[in-house]
Amino acid sequence: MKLYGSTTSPYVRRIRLYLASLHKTAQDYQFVNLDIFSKQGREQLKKDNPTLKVPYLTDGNIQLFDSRIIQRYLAEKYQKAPLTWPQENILTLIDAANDSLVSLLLSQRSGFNTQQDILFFNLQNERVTSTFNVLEQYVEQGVFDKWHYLSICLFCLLDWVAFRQLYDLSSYTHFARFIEQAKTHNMIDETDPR
Ligand SMILES: N[C@@H](CCC(=O)N[C@@H](CS)C(=O)NCC(=O)O)C(=O)O
Repeated sequence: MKLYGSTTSPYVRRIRLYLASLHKTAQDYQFVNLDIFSKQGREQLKKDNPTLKVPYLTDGNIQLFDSRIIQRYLAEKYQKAPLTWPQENILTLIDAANDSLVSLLLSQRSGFNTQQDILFFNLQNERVTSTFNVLEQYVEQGVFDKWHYLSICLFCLLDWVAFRQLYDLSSYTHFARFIEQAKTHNMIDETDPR
């Protein structure tokens, strides 16, 4: 089994941490580190994955293109329960914020000021705030107290936001507590994007 992705992507990191939570190591799968913006990395990406995104995973003849599908595949392969519908909904909130923040980062890298009062940026910023507010409440209610896939995804998102300085998290006190607790888990340092 091979997992392709960059070391900075929160979507890739969540799969690496999920595999670690299932006690899977370098003996069970190979992590292929791709710089998707380098010439060589882009060529590999174009050859393997038409979405031109990471992560993607290969296992024998099976090719999987999206973290959501990869997690579902791994859960089934290693006989873990699939996400429930309410858990799927929470994952959608995390992904909505993550996708908007990826769009904002790529806009910044394209030379835009993403704080401008422009429809596209306003929609992304609004979505991040609205999803973060609900996720903060879920943290307060204890939904993320255990280290399961959703906690892994939320941690990867929040730690990446801090690393890229994409959003001011200082008013989210429950997120701060959650991040500190999450840092005690296996493979956190080894997958740190910094
Ligand atoms: N829905 C995808 C999102 C993956 C994604 O957005 N990956 C980013 C890296 S964090 C990427 O490859 N971006 C390249 C691009 O947008 O061109 C998943 O869950 O795997």
